[in-house]
Amino acid sequence: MNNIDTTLYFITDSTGMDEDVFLSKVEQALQGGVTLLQIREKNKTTREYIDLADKVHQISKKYNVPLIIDDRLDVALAVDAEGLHVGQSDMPVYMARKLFGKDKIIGATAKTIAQAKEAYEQGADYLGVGAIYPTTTKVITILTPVETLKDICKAVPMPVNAIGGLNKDNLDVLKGVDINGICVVSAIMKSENPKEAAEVLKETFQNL
Ligand code: TZP
Ligand code: MG
Repeated sequence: MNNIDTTLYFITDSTGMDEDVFLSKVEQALQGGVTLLQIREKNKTTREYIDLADKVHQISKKYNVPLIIDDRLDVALAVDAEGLHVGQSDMPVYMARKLFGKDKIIGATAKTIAQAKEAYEQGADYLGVGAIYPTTTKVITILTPVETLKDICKAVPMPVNAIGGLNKDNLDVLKGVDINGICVVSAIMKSENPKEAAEVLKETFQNL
């Protein structure tokens, strides 16, 4: 299993943003202490996805933060990203592991104990579990009770992150839950000051 720090996992969304603004926000977030970065694009052509992922990778490398590509193994291979994240309707974890290699980071989404165990057995390095709160980010998801999150943490010996609608003011529900970190999109992406947003989120989570 690959060693990763999932404390503050920032998932990007470039929707409606100028590329320069987007890339600048990503860099500011990294300056603010993001420990893991994911590029997640749902409306780009393959060429556009590769192009943007490559630019993001040039930035993330400066901060020694692994870049995870959402869903697309081809894009991850094309830009030699450090990792790939797969959801329940994406490529199965075992297949991604076989194709991408043992040293790459592979993350999976899980909403049930069964999904969590399956991802673990197939060789995933971490899990994203949620949505904890309703989210404004474009995603097909259902709410996951914090109780289920707790059960998943107990069921699998791997890093588990909470995701969905999380911000600096609503992390209290995660107190005492054995998660390794939080995943956020809008709390950083929509912030006017992504560096400060990242700093505050990280500190708030670490002081839970
Ligand atoms: N999976 C479950 S919720 C979610 C994803 C990708 C989106 C989280 O975005 P936000 O803006 O942090 O609620
Ligand atoms: Mg997906």
